[in-house]
Amino acid sequence: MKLNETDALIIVDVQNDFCPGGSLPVEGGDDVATALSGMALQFRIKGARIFATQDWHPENHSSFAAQGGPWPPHCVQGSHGAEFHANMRLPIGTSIVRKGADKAIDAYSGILDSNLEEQLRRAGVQRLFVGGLATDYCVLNTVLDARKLGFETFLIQDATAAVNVEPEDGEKAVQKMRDSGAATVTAGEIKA
Ligand code: VGL
Ligand code: ZN
Repeated sequence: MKLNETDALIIVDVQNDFCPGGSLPVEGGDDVATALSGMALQFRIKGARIFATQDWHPENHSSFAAQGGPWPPHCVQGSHGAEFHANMRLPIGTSIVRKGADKAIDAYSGILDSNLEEQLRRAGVQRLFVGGLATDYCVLNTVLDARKLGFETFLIQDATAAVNVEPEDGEKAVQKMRDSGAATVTAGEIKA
């Protein structure tokens, strides 16, 4: 499929803490970073928009175990773990979208806890292509929100990887995204 300038790439949470060596590692996270770097270049060549979300928590975030949440501390604002993975090359013009900064809210979606919707509308974006980490949390919720907002949405299936707290979580998430009306594509199918 060919890209055009009303397309946008949303790179979800490709941060050190979600990659091998991080505090909440997703297997294959660094390969996702590499795949999305190539993809981002295609969008850049085409003059399409690129957004990169960042999980961006205060130290005492409610999703951390010490506060009774489900996760180890991760993506603490300003920490190495919160930085984009070194394999992740973001072209000039990429918009950074931070979410999860409110202590009380676990914002899995890159859209609801940010001004991303406003940015997408203002840029006249029609189709969204989504990849990143993790399939079963932030990618899932970002895609579901995109569908609720009416965007034609594509999950780049080989540019995402799952936490898999339960072994099937990633596959179930993909099914939920399909059920919401999102289509799945592979990175190789997308051309500038
Ligand atoms: C995420 C768990 C906790 C994600 C963020 O980016 O998928 N998962 N915070
Ligand atoms: Zn988080």
